[in-house]
Amino acid sequence: MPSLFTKIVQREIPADIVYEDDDCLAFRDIAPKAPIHILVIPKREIVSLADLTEEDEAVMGRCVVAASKIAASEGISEGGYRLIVNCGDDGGQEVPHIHFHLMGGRKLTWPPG
Ligand code: IU
Repeated sequence: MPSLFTKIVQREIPADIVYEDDDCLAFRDIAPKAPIHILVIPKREIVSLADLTEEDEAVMGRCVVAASKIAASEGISEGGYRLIVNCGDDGGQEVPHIHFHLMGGRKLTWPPG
């Protein structure tokens, strides 16, 4: 079964896509927790941080660089932002397709709950 996010990659489910390259896709979170809340994903279905191998180094690096570019284009580079990956149950991961939460546009608190 393709993940929900694979369905977004394949345009089977609509999303507000803000960035795309050969390996990565970014779209606005459907339930934003900050004024800017964008999910950056590898197009290839990797379940979680716990599943990463050396093979994934390039694509994950590309997603991080993409997140930095998106932050700049969203105007939050100067003020600052957070890039978060939730992993597994204790980490609060709900969608089993690895994704970076790019969050900004307000003062974020620390530590997260
Ligand atoms: P999590 O790290 O797996 O908990 O994050 C999943 C995110 O995916 C969460 O912020 C949801 O609001 C978001 N999301 C979405 O953007 N579109 C969807 O159709 C679904 C979840 I389901």
